[in-house]
Amino acid sequence: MYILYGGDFTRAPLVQWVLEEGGIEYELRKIDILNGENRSAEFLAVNPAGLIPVLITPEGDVLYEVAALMVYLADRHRLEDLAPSSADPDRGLFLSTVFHIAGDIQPEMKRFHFPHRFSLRREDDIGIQDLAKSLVLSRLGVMDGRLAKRGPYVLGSRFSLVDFYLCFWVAYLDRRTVCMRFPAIATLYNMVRSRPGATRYLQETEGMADAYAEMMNTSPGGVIA
Ligand SMILES: N[C@@H](CCC(=O)N[C@@H](CS)C(=O)NCC(=O)O)C(=O)O
Repeated sequence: MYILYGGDFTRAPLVQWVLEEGGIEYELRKIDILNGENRSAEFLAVNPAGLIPVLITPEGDVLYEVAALMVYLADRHRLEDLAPSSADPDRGLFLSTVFHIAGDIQPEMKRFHFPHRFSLRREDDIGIQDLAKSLVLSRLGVMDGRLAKRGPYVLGSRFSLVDFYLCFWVAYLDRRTVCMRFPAIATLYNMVRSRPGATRYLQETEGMADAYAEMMNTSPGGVIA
């Protein structure tokens, strides 16, 4: 059985959603990042980087990096409705978009949520957060153009996990602004959000995003150190 270390205000629901979609048996171990449980000796023994999610495979391998975990599970369990197989021509665009989100969008989301870690002076935090948001928006603008030409999903008429991956970060950034500004992303977001397996996750993410934004207002020095 798999073990997933996840919890509120983390990206672990992305992995949990793949596990659920695939009907794969797993145990969820919740880590409270707001209270620094990810820096406890117990969790650092699992992931010395103190980051979530972590997936332990049935063989006992300890795996990190959310994008890798999603693709690994889909490949290993042959969930071709979530990820085109390696010989499928759609695999190229699929991987290219997964890597783009992992490499170019997620790091900006880190700056967006933890601006205090990237600034020497508290008064710069707001600017760092605004810049991170505008960089993500410009990347989403490119994505929107692509979806408008060849949508409604990233792979055209075919849904895959990358659509859920993208919508998850849209929900965490500011779904209202994104959907107002980018019509093709708005269409995608509504389609993905209405999928039976995805609704709960995106609703929860929207709630987490709103709650985190509220906490940022009341903790200008950083919600999590
Ligand atoms: N590159 C890693 C980053 C993981 C990551 O930053 N996770 C966040 C939760 S979404 C975390 O553990 N944050 C705690 C911290 O940064 O202190 C991935 O994509 O899985």
